[in-house]
Amino acid sequence: MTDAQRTSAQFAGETARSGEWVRQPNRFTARITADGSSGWPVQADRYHLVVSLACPWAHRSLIVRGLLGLQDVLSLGVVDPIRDDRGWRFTLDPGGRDPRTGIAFLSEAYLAADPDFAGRFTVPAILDVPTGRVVSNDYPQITLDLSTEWTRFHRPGAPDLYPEGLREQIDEISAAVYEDVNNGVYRCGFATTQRAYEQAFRRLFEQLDRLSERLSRQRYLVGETITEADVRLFTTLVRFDAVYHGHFKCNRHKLAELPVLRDYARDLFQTPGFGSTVDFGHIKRHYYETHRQLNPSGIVPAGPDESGWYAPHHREQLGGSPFGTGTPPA
Ligand SMILES: N[C@@H](CCC(=O)N[C@@H](CS)C(=O)NCC(=O)O)C(=O)O
Repeated sequence: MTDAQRTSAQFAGETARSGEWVRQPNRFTARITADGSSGWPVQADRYHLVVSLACPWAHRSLIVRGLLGLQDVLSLGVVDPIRDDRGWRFTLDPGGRDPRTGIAFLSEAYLAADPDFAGRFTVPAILDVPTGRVVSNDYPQITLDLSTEWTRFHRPGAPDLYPEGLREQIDEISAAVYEDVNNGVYRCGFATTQRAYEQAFRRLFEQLDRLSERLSRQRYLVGETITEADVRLFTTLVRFDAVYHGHFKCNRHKLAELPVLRDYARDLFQTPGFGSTVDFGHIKRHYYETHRQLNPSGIVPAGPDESGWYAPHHREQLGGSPFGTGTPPA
């Protein structure tokens, strides 16, 4: 790969000939397991979760880590919201280095694991601190493993975000949400033909209409309490008006104009462990300053007004309770 090709791949992923944007597969898919059979045993103080507060995929792992109370055993690194052509940087930390691993760029951990890796250096990533290597950038598996493999370290009262009896339903709705919504907004934003954009746009809003219908009858996507499925939908919805509506041209409606989804997202935002993880500053700066192919001036919009996130949502009338028999995080 030439430098120019690498830079353009890092900016926008890969674009198929149809103009459709295609997400790269996750390359590092090792799992950290309770019994250590994968070679990566669950262990306190061994691993380091690296996120960007801007990134919806990383945001999932930040929320789940907090809901389960894993902060004391799994440390957190937060990268600068602005990526340059070397990728994610630890410029927010003293001396520009991640205090836990000493690296300046996330790419160092990827290349320590595979010196020939030529893909994008993505967040979230779990690093093995003793070796400085990336163990996993497999974001859907990372959160499921925090729920099912790290149970030994869950706080008392931690919610079961992936209950056995509901896994099939959670997987089914998550697949649709991923395809049309989580990744759908990117397929709108990074499409390079009108046709590919319009297809992604149509699928996105048709799915949002179906989700509105479902959520007009029930408080959460699956069952009576929050699950992994809600975490996954939330991280896209909370970014919708700030970045996807304008920057990615997902503008049939704003979230603020879709009352059911607006109130559902507001309800989650106000649930302990959700709103406190949202950083609109990082979100807006990342998208508008990093994707210069979409926003050459790099100007970051001043809006939208964020006060709506704190307004009443009245969703408790639908029954259910966020943590069921568990308790909210401190
Ligand atoms: N690992 C997935 C999803 C994670 C992901 O896309 N993270 C973005 C931030 S939202 C990232 O780290 N991008 C780095 C880059 O494109 O260079 C992928 O490769 O597409």
